[in-house]
Amino acid sequence: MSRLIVVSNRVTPPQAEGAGSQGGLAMAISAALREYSGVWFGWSGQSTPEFTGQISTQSAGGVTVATMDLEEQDIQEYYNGYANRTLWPLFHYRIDLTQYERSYGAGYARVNARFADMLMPLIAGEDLIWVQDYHLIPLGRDLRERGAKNAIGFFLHIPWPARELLATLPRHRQLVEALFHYDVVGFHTEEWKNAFVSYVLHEAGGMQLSDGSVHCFGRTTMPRAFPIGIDAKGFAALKQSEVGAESYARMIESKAGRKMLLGVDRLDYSKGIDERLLAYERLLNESPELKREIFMLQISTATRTEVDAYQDMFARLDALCGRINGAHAEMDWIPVRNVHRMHSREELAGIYRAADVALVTPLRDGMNLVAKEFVAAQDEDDPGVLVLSRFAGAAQQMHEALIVNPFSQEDVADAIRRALAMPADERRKRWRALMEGVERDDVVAWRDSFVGTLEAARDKGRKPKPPRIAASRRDG
Ligand code: ADQ
Repeated sequence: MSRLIVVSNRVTPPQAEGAGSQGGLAMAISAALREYSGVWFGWSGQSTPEFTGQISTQSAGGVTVATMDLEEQDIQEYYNGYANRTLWPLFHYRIDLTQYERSYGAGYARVNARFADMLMPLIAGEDLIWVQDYHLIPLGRDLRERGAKNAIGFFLHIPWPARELLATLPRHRQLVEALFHYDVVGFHTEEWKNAFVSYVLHEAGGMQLSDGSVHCFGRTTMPRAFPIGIDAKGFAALKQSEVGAESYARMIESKAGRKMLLGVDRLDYSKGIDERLLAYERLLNESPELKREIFMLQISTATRTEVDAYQDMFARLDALCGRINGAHAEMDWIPVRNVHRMHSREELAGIYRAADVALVTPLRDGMNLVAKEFVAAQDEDDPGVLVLSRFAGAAQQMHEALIVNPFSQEDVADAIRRALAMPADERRKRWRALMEGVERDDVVAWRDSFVGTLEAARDKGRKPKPPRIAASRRDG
């Protein structure tokens, strides 16, 4: 078996699991690398006064973790700048929040080149290289320029934007061109993949071949959807752990017979937390008979605190929760519990299990793993109901959820009413279908289908020739 080298912006060593400190991507990578003797390379998350070019390595559970520190200027321009002030908002359809600064672009290019310089000596002939996410789009090209002949794949964990939006990014063509240095380019859903192909065909003048690959900028790559999953069995087992059972028991006691609506998110404008609370406020106003029968637990944890668009989010969230509680609370009941702290994986599993309705209502989300974790943590006999935004990638797989438009307070409030009133038979039926999908399309299936496709690209020995016939150059 070839070695798998996974490269991502941040690296969270597998033994840190359980500390509850990992985001969606890190969760998936550490689960994907388990059982695979691979290398995980990336930024340590630490800054250094001057870039030293030193790598620290450690081994954890069969995985070699290799990290480097970055200079403060790198962190500001590459991470807080181009990645999180430019690409993240743009790819989540928030051009109003997108900042275009030349220095960010320069920092992005510089740090990607640093990644390539540091990674090259770690690469052996047959290694498969799997680059993760929007921070590292140019890395494949930078590695090729340094002579890497390996199969290199790229996976995007966030949505790919409509081409009209992407065209607002200065030097958007260079960004897309860089993707053509990968053998495989993965997305969570067909929708994001199609948006990429649409750009290639209609904006960049490329063409699509009969095997689905796309040819443009003199190169060919294979775009494909690989929906990410969770470690479903592992997550389901967490709720039975001592801590999981304890947190479940604590939640059941504190529910005092009421039904619990649950939101769990990194505090990010893409997650639709404000919109969700407004929908809940509307529900309380429209259906006062539900008061005292229900409450909402919203767990939102800090993220990217150095980026301005995130800085007033806690203040806004607290003000909104305060307003709802001020208007509706009674001496022995409050409608919203607003929690900012991180929870361990086990605690979280117990909380999900105790919830009657999960509100996963992002305005735009590559996939959303919270939806899948909630399903995995339910009890077969008495499962909760998932209310899911149609704009989360997860909605393209999880059809048995109550699918909502998160921009419509009426729609979300209606879905909550429906979820609360749903008969146990229907809840069980929907949950069984959802759980089947969560177990089948788990993180191992995601890894295996991506790595399998990358291996097939390598085994082809050479890139497909430019086509004699363009199979589907679309009009427009
Ligand atoms: P994220 O935007 O981080 O991931 P998501 O997929 O929901 O979003 O994953 C969040 C993870 O953090 C989940 O595993 C969740 O359990 C955990 N988490 C959140 N709040 C927590 C808390 N208070 N305590 C402990 N854990 C908490 C990005 C993309 C997503 C995509 C993933 C994976 O934005 O669309 O699904 O990558 O590809």
